Amino acid sequence: MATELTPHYLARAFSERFPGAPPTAIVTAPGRVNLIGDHTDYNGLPVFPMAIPRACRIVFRRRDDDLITVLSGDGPFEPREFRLAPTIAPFEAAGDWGNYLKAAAQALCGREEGGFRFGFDALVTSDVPIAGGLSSSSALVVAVSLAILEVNALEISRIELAGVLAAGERYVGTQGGGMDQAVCLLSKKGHASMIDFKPLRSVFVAVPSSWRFVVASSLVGAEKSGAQREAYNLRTRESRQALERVNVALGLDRESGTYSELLAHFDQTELLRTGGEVLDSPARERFRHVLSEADRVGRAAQAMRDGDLAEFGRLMTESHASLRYEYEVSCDELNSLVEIALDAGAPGARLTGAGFGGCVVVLAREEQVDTVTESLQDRFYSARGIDAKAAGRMFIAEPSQGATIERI
Ligand code: NG1
Repeated sequence: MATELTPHYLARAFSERFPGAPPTAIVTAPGRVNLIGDHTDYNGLPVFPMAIPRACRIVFRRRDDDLITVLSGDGPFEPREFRLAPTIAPFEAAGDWGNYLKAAAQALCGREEGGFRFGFDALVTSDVPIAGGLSSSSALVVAVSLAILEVNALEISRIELAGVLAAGERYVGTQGGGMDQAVCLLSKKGHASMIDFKPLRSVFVAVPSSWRFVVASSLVGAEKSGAQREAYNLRTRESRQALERVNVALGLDRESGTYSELLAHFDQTELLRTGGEVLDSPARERFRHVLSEADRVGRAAQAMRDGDLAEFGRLMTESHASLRYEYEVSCDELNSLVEIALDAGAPGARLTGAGFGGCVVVLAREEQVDTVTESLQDRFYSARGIDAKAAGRMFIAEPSQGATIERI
């Protein structure tokens, strides 16, 4: 942990900005890297992420009224202030960080009207790269929600909270699934999590000690709550419409049948054949991605349990191809990073998260890490004038603990 992120440092930074009583607690909420299973969560199908050692931290003290006052310890983020209420207006401009604070507060107040009497003064700082596909937004939402619960001396089970916040984060305008909030709240150090939805549940899989996951930024911002919001939401609509057409073709209920039900009743080959017959492009390709990606998640989790690095890597690379050609959420920079990593001998690489920019995740054996990262530096970052490790644009993501709260 960098010096500036120790509890002592954060408490001092808080007191410089908020005179008077000292802060009483710090919440640390990690970002995540998704190892496999992208654009499956909002279709009710599993994902396989892990929390990373980059996190959003919020240091705070209770107020006697219901005002939430939040200052940012990083960069050009204006202070934000609002009252706790089941409907929190006004909405800030699209992409504004204040919307994530409001999303968390509104989600909690909507669940338990009148239950939240106290707000807080808080300082937030985060080293999860913004717009990097590493879930900086959900880390903030989770951190704020745990702080609100703490000052009101209320508890909600982590599983339930993950669901409440997944719905709540849609306040910002993206129709996301529940992966990010769940992995942030439920992760265990040293493990990846196989997360399933409806009902939400998470199963830990130990990451073999010699496996390394390198995260490398494409340097293209994945502005999912800003510019890329429509592209993301369009994918959610396309995959739902594809499902509805296939449901009708198979004589199932158009509205209520889910992807999981389809997979429970028909085998994948049959579904892909039906999809191929009744869907037009691009619905056909979206449908193929969703089904094949869900299948890869199950096989990847098994490969990790078996310590089968080659198979896990192969599935990752297959996933990237599917996200690139079938789901069309990749970009040239992400594709270059994947190709360079594979050329350097990495067993697998893929974009991670929503795509449209952000990061890739590369699987490497411990002894391959230097070769892979040097190759990424030489062939991608040097041409762009960046020392990627020094700039924090490339790092090893150790499987980390979920959100914690520390009283000070
Ligand atoms: P990121 O990569 O953090 O933008 C988004 C969604 C996830 C999931 C992935 C794609 C939110 C908060 N996050 O993640 O639910 O759908 O895209 O797999 O909407």
